[in-house]
Amino acid sequence: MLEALSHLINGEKVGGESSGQSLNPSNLDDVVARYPKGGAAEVDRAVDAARSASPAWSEASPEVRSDVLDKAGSLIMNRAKELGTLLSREEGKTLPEGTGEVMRAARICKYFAGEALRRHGQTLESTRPGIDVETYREPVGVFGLITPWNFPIAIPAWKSAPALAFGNTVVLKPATPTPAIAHAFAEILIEAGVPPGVFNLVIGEGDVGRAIVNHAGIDGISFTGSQSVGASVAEGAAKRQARVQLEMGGKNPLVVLDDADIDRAVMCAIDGAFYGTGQRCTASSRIIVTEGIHDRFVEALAEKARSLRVGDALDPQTQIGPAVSEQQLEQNLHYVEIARNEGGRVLTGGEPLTLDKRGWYMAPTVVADTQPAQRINCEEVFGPVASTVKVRDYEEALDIANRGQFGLSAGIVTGSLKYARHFRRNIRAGMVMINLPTAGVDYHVPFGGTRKSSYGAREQGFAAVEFYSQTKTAYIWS
Ligand code: UN1
Repeated sequence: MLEALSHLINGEKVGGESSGQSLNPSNLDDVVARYPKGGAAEVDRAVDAARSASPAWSEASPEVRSDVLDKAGSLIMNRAKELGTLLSREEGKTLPEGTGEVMRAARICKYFAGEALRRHGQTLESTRPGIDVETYREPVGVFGLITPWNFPIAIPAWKSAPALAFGNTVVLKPATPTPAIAHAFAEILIEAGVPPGVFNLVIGEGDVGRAIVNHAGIDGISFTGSQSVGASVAEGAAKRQARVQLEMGGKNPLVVLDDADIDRAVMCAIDGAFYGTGQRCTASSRIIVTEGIHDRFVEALAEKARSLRVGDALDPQTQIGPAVSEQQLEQNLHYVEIARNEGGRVLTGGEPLTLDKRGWYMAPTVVADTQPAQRINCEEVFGPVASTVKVRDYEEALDIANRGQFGLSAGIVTGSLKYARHFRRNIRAGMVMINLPTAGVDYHVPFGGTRKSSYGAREQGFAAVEFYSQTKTAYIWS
């Protein structure tokens, strides 16, 4: 089925010439959606609508906001299979992954339905007699949300739901390869009772993002995407003192120690490196292995990687879907070439795959014998490509794991409580996983990284209130 999309501004569909299309990366003959490419004019209209809707929404009872988000969560859950299919068809992750992500988006809406009702203020004694002090949290205003294609419903949900829960209004720009699933999410919010103008969707390319970043009517921007775009978002926001939050890439290390349960270590590496076709900012792309287990582990990893079935995201047999786009596939292959030229040994994969359907398929790739400073260990690939590095011991593993510009997620596989505890405390990352893949996070706890992975307040769970509301401190004397 071909979806005909429109912008959603002030509760209405706003069309335009359908000049863009999203394709099914598992089957390039299948056009998923056609959409109008928006620009500064649509962003202007959306921001006007969001500003006009802001006072009433910010003053609405938290119960009203809670009910809307709870209903949106239920609507998403009821349609999980259909929405999961659309997501997998448009993005290329497998059907269980697509449906799982849809359920995650539903749970996020329900979590923030609860957050809307929670108390986020404090009453304190003043240091001066006869005075009371209290803090409470107010909405910020209008948020511009710029979201990526790799979690095309969960990330829109985890930015929009807290924005709405805490009384803000929203202009969302979804990623160009995946507008249909974002559009479905926007329609559900409106069906759930979000008033006109409170949530607006503008579809398009970089023009829309730039218009959002530079718009004087937008009070805060949350962005997930690449580091280079992130840097320009931060610059644009800083110029006009808008609040800004960025989630950018990772080069997440997974350390495997000699005392690891080898099956567990292989499972963590396979899941972390290849599920979601490696298209996760939390992917385990650098696998650092101590020498006692190195050869056995690397061999077992390559064997398991070789056995993974790559195919159409909608085929129940498929374990690894295609890359999202030609550009992404080329980037993946380019990095394999770089790793080869730097002396890496490609144990499996490294090639595009030709299957019966035309799609952006690639075999899961393991590159062994790489060195920490090589590009394959420093730059984010964003595909099903894992490199391994051999080290002497835990100390060297930790040192290498802590190198580089990123610090999003990090993992260790070990039977030793001593090393697990030391790693948890000394790894420079926002999230640390013990005997777990670096990817795959809960929705009710903070998400984010250190150094060049993240900028600004943490996202998600109980941390989201920081970014999506502002503190007022009141002093009362009577
Ligand atoms: C996960 O690992 O479950 O863009 C989520 C990303 C992250 C989300 C990862 N913001 O890949």
